[in-house]
Amino acid sequence: MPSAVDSVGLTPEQLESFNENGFLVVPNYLSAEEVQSLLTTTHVLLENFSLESHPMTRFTTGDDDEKTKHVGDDYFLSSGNKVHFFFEPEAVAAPEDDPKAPPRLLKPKHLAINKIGHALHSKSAPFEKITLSKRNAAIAGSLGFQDPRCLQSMVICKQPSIGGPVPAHRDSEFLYTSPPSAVGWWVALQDATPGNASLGMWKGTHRGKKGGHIRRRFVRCEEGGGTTFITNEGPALPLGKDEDETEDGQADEDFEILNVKAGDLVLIHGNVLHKSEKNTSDKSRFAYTFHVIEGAEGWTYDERNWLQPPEEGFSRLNAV
Ligand SMILES: O=C(O)CCC(=O)C(=O)O
Repeated sequence: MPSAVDSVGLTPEQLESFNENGFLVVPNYLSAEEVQSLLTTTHVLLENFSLESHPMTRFTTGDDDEKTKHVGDDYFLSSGNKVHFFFEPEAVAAPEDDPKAPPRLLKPKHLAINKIGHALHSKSAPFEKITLSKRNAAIAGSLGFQDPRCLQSMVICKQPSIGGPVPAHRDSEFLYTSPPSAVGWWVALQDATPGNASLGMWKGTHRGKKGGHIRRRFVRCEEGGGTTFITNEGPALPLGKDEDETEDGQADEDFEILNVKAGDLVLIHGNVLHKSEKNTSDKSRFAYTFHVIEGAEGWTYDERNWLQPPEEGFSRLNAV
C-alpha cells in the first residue's frame, strides 16, 4: 500500500487536525519493508552490543530526584551523538545476598533494554534513511518549519511485562528552544494498542488555554553533574501562539490511548501532554521516535538542555 504521506507533506485536513488536537495519526506512513528494515536493524543492535564496558545505566523519565540521578550519568549525557543502550529498571538488580555488589541482568540483554538512543538518525544508515528524508522534510514544511533539524532519535522497546511507564510530559520540556518548536515523529514498529501500553494523548493540551505552556525544563545541573527540572523563564508557547492566553485550568485527566498499526506515524506537538503506561502484557511494543526543532534564525537552542549539539550541528532533514 502506498504511504499516506509522500513528499508533498500533509494535507490541509491533516494539518487542521494536528493544530486542533496537538497530534496526528498518519496510517501507513512506513511500508512493510521499511518497518522490517528498522526492526531487523534494532534486533541486530540488541544482540550485538557489548555488556563488558556497559555502566548498566537504567532509564526512567520519572520526576523524583532518585530517578533523575539515574539518567544523569555520563553514559546518558554523552549519548546525543552515539548509539547507547539503556536498561529497564526492572531488568537489573544487585544480587539478593550482596546488595552492594554491581547490578546484574535478570533477563537476556535483548529483553532487558528500555531504549536505544539518541543518534540512530545519524549513526545507523537504515534509521538515517528513514529519518532525514524528503518525506519528513515535506511534513516539516507543512508544519511551518523553515530549517527543520533532527536532534535526537530512539527506539523505545516497551518489553513484555516490564516495559516501564513514561509519565505525562510535553516534549519541549526536554528539548527546549526559545520560543518552543519541538515536534515528535513517533512510528510504531509493532502494533501498539491499549493492551500493550500504547501512547496516551490528551487532546488539545498543547494550547495555552488548556495549560499547554512549557512551565518546567529538564536541564543539566550547573554543578555536580546530572540532570534536574527547573522552572522555565523563557517563552512557553510556540511563535504565533498568544502568550497572554491564560490557562482555564486543566480538565480532568483525559488521555486517549491510541490504537495504531506497525508503520503508522503519530506526529506529536511539543506542547501536548502525552504518556504511556507500563507494559504488563506479553507483547512487546517497539516504536521508533525522533524529534525535530526549528534551526532557523530567531529560535535559540538552550545551552542548559540535557542534549547538546554535536560539533557539526543537528542533522538537517532532507539530507539523504
Ligand atoms: O513510546 C512511548 O512509550 C513514549 C514516547 C514519548 O513519550 C516521547 O517520545 O515523547
